[in-house]
Amino acid sequence: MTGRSSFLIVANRLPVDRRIEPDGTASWRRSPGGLVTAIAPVMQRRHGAWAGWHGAPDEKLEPFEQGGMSLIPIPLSDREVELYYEGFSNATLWPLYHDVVAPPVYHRRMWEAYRTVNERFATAAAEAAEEGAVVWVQDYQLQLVPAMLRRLRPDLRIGFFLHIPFPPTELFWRLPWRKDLVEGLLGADLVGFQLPGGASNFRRLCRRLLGLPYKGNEIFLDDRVVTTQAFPISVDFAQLDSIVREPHIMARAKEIRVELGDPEHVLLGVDRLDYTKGIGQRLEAFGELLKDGRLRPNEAVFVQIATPSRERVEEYRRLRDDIELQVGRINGEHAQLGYQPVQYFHQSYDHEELAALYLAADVMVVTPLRDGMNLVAKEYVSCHHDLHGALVLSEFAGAADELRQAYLVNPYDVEDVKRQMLAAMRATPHELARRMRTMRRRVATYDVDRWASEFLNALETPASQTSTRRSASWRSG
Ligand code: GDG
Repeated sequence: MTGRSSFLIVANRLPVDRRIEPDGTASWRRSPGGLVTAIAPVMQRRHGAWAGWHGAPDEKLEPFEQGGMSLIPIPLSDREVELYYEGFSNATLWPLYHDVVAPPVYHRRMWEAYRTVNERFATAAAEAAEEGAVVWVQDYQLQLVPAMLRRLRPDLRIGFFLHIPFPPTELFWRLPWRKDLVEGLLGADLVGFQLPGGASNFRRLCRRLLGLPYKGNEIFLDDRVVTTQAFPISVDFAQLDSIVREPHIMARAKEIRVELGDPEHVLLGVDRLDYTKGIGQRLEAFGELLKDGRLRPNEAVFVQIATPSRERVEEYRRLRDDIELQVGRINGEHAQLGYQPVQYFHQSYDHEELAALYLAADVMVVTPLRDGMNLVAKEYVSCHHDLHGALVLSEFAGAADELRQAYLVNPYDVEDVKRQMLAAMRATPHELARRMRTMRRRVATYDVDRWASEFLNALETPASQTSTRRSASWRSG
């Protein structure tokens, strides 16, 4: 890479995956996902760069260009992947920030690796950013980067966005390194959250932990103001909407239904195999509907895609065993020749097959115990221009704030999940269309482009000119 950039993304992973071609040579492809799609145009306009790990441990790569983006690979050793990524990020912060639905582990060695790796990301960002550049740091793996970067480069405009929930003070308080993390985030000019509740949890924490006053969205430090605000992330509505109108995707959706034995109702779950996603809860509800006889045999098939995730973390290995046992039990009890009620796939699919699955499904079941947003819910809605299809959605997913016309459920209440799944299956076409139309309008308006541009506009607009430290009362907010 030549020169420095005026716009820089800093994220745990680079937005590319390495492929080995049949002739043995390696090439990079842009990873699927809304974040890259939303940010790519900004990157091109501003000669942007992206710093992140390239996905292979113990390998140092030089910066390179790919698809109009300058990429800066950050090396991680195998041990750091274990301690910083699988450890502190995914065995400490992930469960702690998701309402401790699994017990977090607290290890000093993991914390030290987290700090070391965050320092490496901050140093790389400081070297890559030109004078006065805008730097946008992503997610829970890099919460120390804003303050580290500000120390190295006070001239930068620094934004941070947290993709997962920010927990209530009472839970965050348990973290032995709570002060370091909060001070790390306060290095940013703008700290973005999925929901207003996350932003207010953070402001309250800053007051209680550091005695910082705040007013409205703004937290007052000695020499500057940090803005905290919700920016609910979204999907590329237009792209999904156009994919499912393509004849080969429509044909594939029909074919999927035939391959499933043409049941009356196709229910679908699509998740990373993660204990926050409530996969066990929805399977339990479906199994009970079969057992109670409220669903006739052959009436419904539940397709569960569980994409492999974090397979070296103990808790995830256990979850996989639990889910597979549960699927086996339901199928063992209710299958008939030619009919298997739960179709479970521990695999990843390309985005076209996923779109065809969304289109084929009558009921999308999204039941996380806690989720920052949940893009799957918004993707499903984007794929149903036919206005057919129902969304069963957990109240504990960020998406529930916007998709009020979903069949909302408390995933801890198995009777509620059963009731809403049935209501979704029994709803009239008119009722389905009414709900789907409103949800589609919402996602079409607040798509991922809007998310990125609202964040960047807020980042580049300095905190309200009128608000000064003096105008904030110590106990306000
Ligand atoms: C975190 C937060 C927040 C899944 N399987 C396949 C596949 N996927 C895609 C989905 C969707 C994405 O992965 C999953 O996004 P979610 O939002 O549902 O969940 P997390 O991975 O936990 O994401 C979450 C998000 O960050 C963004 O801020 O919404 O709350 O936890 O896009 O489609 N994609 C393909 N094949 C698969 O097999 N191609």
